[in-house]
Amino acid sequence: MQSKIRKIMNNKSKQELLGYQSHSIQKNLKYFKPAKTSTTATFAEEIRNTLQQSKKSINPKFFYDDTGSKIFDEICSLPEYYPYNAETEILEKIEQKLLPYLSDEFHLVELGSGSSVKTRLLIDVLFKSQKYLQYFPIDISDILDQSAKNLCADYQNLTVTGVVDTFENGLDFIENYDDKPNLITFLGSSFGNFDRSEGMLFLKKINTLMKSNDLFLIGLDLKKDGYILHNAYNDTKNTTAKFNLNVLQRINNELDANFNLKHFEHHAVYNEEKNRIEMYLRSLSEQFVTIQKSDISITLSKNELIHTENSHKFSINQIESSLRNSNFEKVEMWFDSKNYFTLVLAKKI
Ligand code: AVJ
Repeated sequence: MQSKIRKIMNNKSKQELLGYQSHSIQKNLKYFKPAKTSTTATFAEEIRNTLQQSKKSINPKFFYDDTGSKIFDEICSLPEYYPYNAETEILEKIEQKLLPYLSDEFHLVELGSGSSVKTRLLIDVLFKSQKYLQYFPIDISDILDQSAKNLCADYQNLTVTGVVDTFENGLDFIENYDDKPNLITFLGSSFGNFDRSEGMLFLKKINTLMKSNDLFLIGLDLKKDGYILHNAYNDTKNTTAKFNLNVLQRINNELDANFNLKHFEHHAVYNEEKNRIEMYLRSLSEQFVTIQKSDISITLSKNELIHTENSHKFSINQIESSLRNSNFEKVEMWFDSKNYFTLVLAKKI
């Protein structure tokens, strides 16, 4: 570290310099969060930009307020939503496969931890080779608070240091924390939300922040029959529809807007050419909406679509070349029994 930065850091912690507030919950649990005012301002500004484009959109990272995170957990309990089931199947069998790559001093860093359910399977594996474990969940949603408390109650030798922020900011935060190796996980195929260039930048960013002995474990959804994909995003209980519409409710709550959720409909289609599920909210009538904190009013025509998510599905070739192009060496690739999903273990070249 440069001495100039070190001097400033003697007075203020790196976390404070990055604009975080530290919240100590109990002895083995603390988390860092940007000041509330700054997150609302960023949200208002991003919504102003993306809803004023000729093709309107809302970034999928905004799905995850408290309600959205809970609805996402409901999605994961649907039989149609195979990504959750397939990935869990792989994780349940991973212990003997992962242990040879671990030592007695790994930290666990999880990007997009959500309610940390699947994390428990990995924590169990890590505790097979070490007595104490530090876990750094990075999640945009406040749900981190409750899930981390539950984890600490269940694991005595676990220390949790959460970062409530975007993946990118969270990674900056963890960079150079100490000299111990990290197992960095990015589960659930959240990577599928990125388009190609964003995804490559993200992988490169992770790669440059990694130490030579760090490991990266990423879950990716594989290409498959269109009808399986269609059903996974058009479930019979309409939970995915509720999840999609909730982002409008969140904008109403946090940005003083007046979206009428009854005037929108969930629309999810598989785009074969681009190998991705595309999710939209369709306006059922011509309507006028005001978003006070974004300082805008927008008009939606009947049948106009607001794009809310892309969920890319990958081929093994694509995965291998993306990893290579971002300076990763593939160590292992594991699959579920239906070959719907893969977990890839990689390290820095
Ligand atoms: C959390 C981004 C992986 O794309 O499948 C689930 C989100 N959207 N159902 C996905 C989601 C609709 C999910 N990811």
